Order: sequence, then structure tokens, then C-alpha cells
Amino acid sequence: MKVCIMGLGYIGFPTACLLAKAGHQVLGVDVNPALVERLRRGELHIVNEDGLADLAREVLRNGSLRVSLTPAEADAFILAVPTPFQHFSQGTIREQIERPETEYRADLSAVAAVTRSIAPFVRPGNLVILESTVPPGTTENVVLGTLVEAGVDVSGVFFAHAPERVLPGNMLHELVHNDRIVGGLTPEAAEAAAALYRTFVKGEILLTDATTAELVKLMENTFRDVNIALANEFARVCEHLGVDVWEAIELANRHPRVNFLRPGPGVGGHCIAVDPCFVVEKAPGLTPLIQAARRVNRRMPLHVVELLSQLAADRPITRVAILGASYKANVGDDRESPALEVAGLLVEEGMEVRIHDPYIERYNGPVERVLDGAEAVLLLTDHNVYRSLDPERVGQLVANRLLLDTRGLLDAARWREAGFQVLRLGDGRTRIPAREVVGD
Ligand code: SAJ
Repeated sequence: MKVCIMGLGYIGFPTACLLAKAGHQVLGVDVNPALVERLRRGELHIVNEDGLADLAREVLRNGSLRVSLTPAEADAFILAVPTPFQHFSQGTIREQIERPETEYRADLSAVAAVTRSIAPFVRPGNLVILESTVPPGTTENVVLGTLVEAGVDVSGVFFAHAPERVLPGNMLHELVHNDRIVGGLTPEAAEAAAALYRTFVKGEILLTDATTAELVKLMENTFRDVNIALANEFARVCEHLGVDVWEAIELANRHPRVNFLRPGPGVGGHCIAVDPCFVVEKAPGLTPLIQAARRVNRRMPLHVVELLSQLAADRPITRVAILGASYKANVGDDRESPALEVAGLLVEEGMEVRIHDPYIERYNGPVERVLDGAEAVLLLTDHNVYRSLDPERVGQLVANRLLLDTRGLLDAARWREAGFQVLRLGDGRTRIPAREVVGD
């Protein structure tokens, strides 16, 4: 088939590569000229995804995937564009954190824009699939609705929603092996979309209607958000009760039907921190639990700042070294990262913040440069590489041996041996004796 993929981001690009590899003639379209140029040169914008670089090089080189700024006629159109919040970044970080869940609205302008841009090319018999995560009803109201407004004869066009469910860091494997939900505006549309996915998906393909598929995607990420909120709430309870949450969770998870997730500095990324609000948007009066969970997770960066001031005790801290900017371990993606929210809150308090992250170009200089002269070290992302940091060496670089580990990653005993005061999020057993801080 001729497939036109609108949006070459984290989902659109790997999907385009897999479709090309499966034998389709794929045109990848993005509005970002710099990205299209980069891809034409064979340079990738997504890092740390096993196998993607080789696959991309192969399909770009043999021409089965071409990239362009504008769409063209095709048998199938796949829309994979971002659906962020409207005006997500307005106000100070503290103001954003305090904003009620009910005020967030999905920004569907990119979905509408790419739909308008394919309108001149859509013909009866074509397949139009929305992959972006959206509030229920969007495939019908926005995608079909926009084409109707543009004067397209949609009577013979098949519309479907096929939400992506891949875990960043393991994308290619999951795109192929995960089960896939395909919801059609009609059963024929679901079947037509499923036939396309069957050409590269090895997981099971499950058919339903479009609105169910839209909601299922939101339910999955809401499930995770609520469960992380529960872990975060217990982290704070443990701090209050003098218990170590990391040990408590490990013990609780020995129950055959209990599986706590991990507490941390907050929930980031473009999915889990966003999607529950798409449910709230559609049913504000029916979602008290979802809203409470969001609030718990959203407020975690404020708690981290509070922990830092506990760790600093009566020492004035002005220079902080942050380890990790990505929203989660071992990926190079800082979208809606709690690490950057913490950094921003500290900057709003007048601190000098230096950030290190091995996977993000802006922050991947030598870690020593960030640690040098720091008055506290704050671990915010659990990248594996940080496990091998040598506490002795770090101790020689910093101005104060203060460490706040918000991910339960580092071996606290080793860091304490090297003279560090260590505070771990959720560890109520850690007591910080104010005057015993070891400086250099
Ligand atoms: N996090 C915790 N504790 C945990 C697990 C995660 O604090 O125990 C934090 C992470 O550090 C991160 C955030 O939550 O900041 C989200 O990370 P994640 O690994 O849970 O999820 P994402 O956003 O990378 O990917 C999710 C996945 N959804 C589910 O697992 C239900 C993925 O399958 C979806 O495809 C993706 O969202 C998406 O695109 O919607």
C-alpha cells in the first residue's frame, strides 16, 4: 500500500520505518523543515531505541521511506501528531502545579491541521487512522468533522483510531509485539485498519469501535498514574511514620496479588501526566479519584524541594547539581519531566542549578562540571549510569556532601561511608542531624 504518515515524532517515525520494512511505500510527513532535512541526511532525532537507527538507515536508503513537508495521495493516512494541553506552559511552575485538573484541555489543533492538509488527497476507499492519544470522540468529531468541513466526500472513507501503547526505550519491540487495539467508526473501517497493522504487528489485533479505543488508551495510562500516585502517597506516609517506603514496597509486593509501582519526584512524559486529564475533561464530575491521583503526582516536585531544604537544614544552599533531566530512566526525553520542574522551582527560588543528563544533548557534558562546587546533589532520574558514580570522587568535587536521592537508585550506605548526608525520598528512617553535615 501507499501509506502517508503525518507526524514523524516518537511514534510516527518508528511506525513509518516498520511499515516501509513491511513492504509498503511510505511517505513520512512533518511540518518541521529542520527535522525533514535531518532525516534526509540520515540523521536520527530519536536516540537510545534498540534497532531503530539501523532500520531507519535501511528504509531511508532504499527509498521505501521518503520524507517530506507535504502529504500526497495514498491508500492510507496515519495521523500521529502531538496532543498536548492547551497553554500548558503558561505561568510559573508553582502556578502550573497548583492549577486544578479540571482546567486542562486537550489541544487538538495539530490533529485538525494535519487532517486539513490531507483533505485534498483523501478519496473514497482510503483509510484514515488516528494514532494520537485523544479525548473520546475525537476521531469522529475532529478527524471526520474536519474532512467534512473541507468538502471531502467521506462516504467511502474508512476511519479508525489505533492508539499506540509502546514504552519509550523499548519502542521497536513493543510496536511489533504488543497487542493492538483498533477501533473503527464502522466495523468495516476497523477491519480495514487491522489489515494494515497485521502487516507488521505480531501481537494480537483487537477490534472495537473508535470511542472505546480512544477511552481504552486513556484508561491504561490513568491506571498507571493512579498506581504511581499510591506509591507516592505511601512515600510521604512512610516519611511521616519513620518507615522506609522502598523496603515496605518490596515486602508488600511479596503478596501474590499486590504490585506497587515506585515512588519518585513526579510523573512526566507526554502520556501519563497528560492522558488522565483527557478523561477529566469529558467527565469532570465523575472523576474524583483520577483528579486526586493527578494532584498527588503533580505536587511531588514541590515535595522534592521541601526535602532538599530538610537536607540542607540550616545551611543556605545556592548551588545545586541535578543528575538526570529525562522524565524517566535511560531515555533521552525531557518532555514534561518532573526533573525540569524541580530545577525550575529551585531557579524560581533564586538558586543556581546545573543539570546533567547523559542522553540529552543540552545536558550531556562531563558530570564533573555539574558537580564541581555544588552545595547539594539531587538525583532526579534513575539512569543506570549514575549507579557507577564514585562517592569519593564526587565528594572531592562538591562543596557540601549532601545527597538527595528521589528514585531510590543509589547505595545510600556507600555514600554515607564517603561522608555524605543522604536523604532518600520516602525513607522516613533517614534522620538529618542538622549540624553534622560534612563539607569539603
Ligand atoms: N514512574 C514512576 N514510578 C513507576 C513508574 C513510572 O514514578 O513505578 C514515572 C516515570 O519516572 C515517568 C512516568 O512515571 O516520569 C511515566 O513513565 P512510564 O514508564 O510509566 O510510562 P511512559 O510515559 O514512558 O509510557 C506510558 C506507557 N503506558 C503504560 O505503561 C500504561 C506506554 O505503554 C504508553 O504507550 C505510553 O505511556 C504512551 O505513549 O501513552
